[in-house]
Amino acid sequence: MRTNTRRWLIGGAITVVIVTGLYFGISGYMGYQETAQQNAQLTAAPITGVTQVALSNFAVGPANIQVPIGTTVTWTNGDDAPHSVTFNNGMADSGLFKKGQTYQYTFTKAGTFTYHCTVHPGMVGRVVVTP
Ligand SMILES: [Cu+2]
Repeated sequence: MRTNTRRWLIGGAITVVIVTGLYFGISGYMGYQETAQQNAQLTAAPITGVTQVALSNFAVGPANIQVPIGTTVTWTNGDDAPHSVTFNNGMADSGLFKKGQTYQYTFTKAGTFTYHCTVHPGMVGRVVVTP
């Protein structure tokens, strides 16, 4: 009886370790993929025809977009952690916003505007605004 209980406890503990490991392994791998995609986009030509940007798995996607002047871009947080859209030149800062919440900004000047998340400096994006 006692041996069975001990075996059950050890089995339970092993299961918890395996499930936890799988959870963090899979979510970590997904985050890695998203970050790799984000960084690849930043070195490639900007994507046109997009005004919706996801902040998901601790990465920005698409991370590099090009829009005409006067365009409103919407960022949506898809993570359990809060994120911000903070422009490196100080022209705008969303402050922290939560999962499911959005931030919008209308670009009124031409130029290249980079931004990051204040909590996660690895989350980086760029908006190229054409006249
Ligand atoms: Cu963040």
